[in-house]
Amino acid sequence: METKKKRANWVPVVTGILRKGEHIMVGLRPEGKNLAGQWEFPGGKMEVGESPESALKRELQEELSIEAEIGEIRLVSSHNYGETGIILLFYEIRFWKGEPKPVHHSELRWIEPEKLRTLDIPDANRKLLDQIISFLS
Ligand code: DGT
Repeated sequence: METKKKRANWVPVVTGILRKGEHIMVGLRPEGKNLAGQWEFPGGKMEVGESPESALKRELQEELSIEAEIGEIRLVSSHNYGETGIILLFYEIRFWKGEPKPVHHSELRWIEPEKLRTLDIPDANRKLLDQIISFLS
């Protein structure tokens, strides 16, 4: 018998990995959002009419108050939350104007990539940890 495949509702999410020397930036997701209390890379969902790069530029402006130069795409992955799936695009960010401020996050931290292993991070990111750490080193 043929098994019917279910098509997920896919949501594209763009994230930026800001690099400063040996450190990368993570932000604490605020209360009231899903995955509150977990450390994430700044970013969010693409909106209608945006390219991934323009969506990330907007998110970094809104969330950190910086004007970022979107660098290389480093990783693409997917993760399912029930019938909704996210497609995550990870971009490297090396250059920006302004000092990042926690406009949206409860806290921002600069950490060594290895430190990611000890933080509470979304499952969608945890399964990519080795890949994230390896492209950063
Ligand atoms: P909203 O609240 O619906 O307006 O959504 P946005 O555009 O502020 O985006 P957000 O951050 O709530 O949605 C991103 C989704 O991707 C959310 O379900 C959490 C998930 N996610 C998994 N890993 C990451 C990550 O490293 N960074 C971000 N920003 N989201 C992540």
